[in-house]
Amino acid sequence: MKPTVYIGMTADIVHHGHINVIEKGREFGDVVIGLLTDGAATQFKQLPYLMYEQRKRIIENISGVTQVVEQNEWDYAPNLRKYKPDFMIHGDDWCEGVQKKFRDNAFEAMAEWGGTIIEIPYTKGILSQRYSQQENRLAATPDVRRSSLKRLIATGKLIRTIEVHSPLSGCLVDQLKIQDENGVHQFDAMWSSSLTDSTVRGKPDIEIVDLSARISSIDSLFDVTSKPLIYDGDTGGRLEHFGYNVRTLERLGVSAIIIEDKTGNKRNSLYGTDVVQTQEECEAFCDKIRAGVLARTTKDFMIIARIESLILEAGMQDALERAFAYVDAGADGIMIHSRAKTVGEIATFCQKFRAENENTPLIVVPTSYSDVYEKDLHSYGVNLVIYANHLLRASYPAMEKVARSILEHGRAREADEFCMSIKDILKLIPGGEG
Ligand code: SPV
Ligand code: MG
Repeated sequence: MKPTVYIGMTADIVHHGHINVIEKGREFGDVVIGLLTDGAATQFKQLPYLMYEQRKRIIENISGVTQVVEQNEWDYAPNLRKYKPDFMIHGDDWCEGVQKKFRDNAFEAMAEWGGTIIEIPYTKGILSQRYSQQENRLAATPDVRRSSLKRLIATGKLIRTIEVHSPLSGCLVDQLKIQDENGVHQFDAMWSSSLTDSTVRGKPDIEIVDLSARISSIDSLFDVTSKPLIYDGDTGGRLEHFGYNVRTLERLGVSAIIIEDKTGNKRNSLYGTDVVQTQEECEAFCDKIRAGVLARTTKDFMIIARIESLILEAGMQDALERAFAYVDAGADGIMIHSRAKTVGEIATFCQKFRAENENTPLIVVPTSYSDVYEKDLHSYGVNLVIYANHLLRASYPAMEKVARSILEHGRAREADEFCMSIKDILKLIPGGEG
């Protein structure tokens, strides 16, 4: 039997670097490619542009590749132990930094059965940054962007979403990454909040900013970002209009709409029972969900039902009954909202819901119970967390401080220290220099 050679890769945009490593592998035996799943790849990179099955077909058709197997983690060691290859090939770019840990794990595993790791010089001349910019542009087409939310949820990780209220805040969320030994941490998706979309316009959050205005903002946002967007659809509006609105958002490349089970003059949920707010009848809301499901043209677009029972003090039982009814009506996810100071009632809801429904995505918005850690939410069965208003809440006090300082001093000098430099703001959006 020929020896086996294990090579791990994501293979999204395939280039000569991939071929170099496969050619090398062929010299030693039958090449088995450990193809990183979406979940594995996103530990350090962005969601691949191509779906797993598409990447698999491409790699299977490269000569010398005898088998493609799923690699479910960034770490090679679990798959190495499973397949026990005679050789493993890797570029020498993993000798330093955070990747070194994975090199050590691979050496430790291969030593267990006397396998050999061959390190080859990382192929020079590939500007991986350029490739990732290229991938970003590809990911910004409506079809790819729309479907990416469902793909992210399917990885089983907790999907981290944050409010954006302008293209600039979108750019920040698109680009911000921090890295530690566990991987790269970034926001996975953006939230178009009715609260912040109204507030930036100086209007109250009462469904007064119409769809055309909000769509025009999304259009500008989509011009300069690539991450998926979840749209806060308030009550969804009139039943007769809802299907049309779903199709408009879907066509733009929005990934999901969340509609809340309220009726009449919609007020922001965080007012709770301090203002008059009316919950929609369960069956009437199910009709709205059905209308949306019927109207959409792709399964990628998600219709998510938001339950206000805890906000309006209608009780846990009511929240759960509604959740199951909304799922039966076709909702692709349940957002359970709370204005409690601690996560208790959300944890209870999620655990009770999960006892009867393992798979429907659960979404939460920890604004009032901000103490909770993401890992705890994940352990209750939550799939997606939305930080619903933080960037706008951060920016207003920052602007106010500077404006006050100018008024107080009759000049701008004292405000300079609170502002980014002109050099930095010019650098922020490249392309204006030439
Ligand atoms: C929003 O962001 O507009 C929301 C979430 O609907 S909340 O403000 O908490 O109601
Ligand atoms: Mg809202």
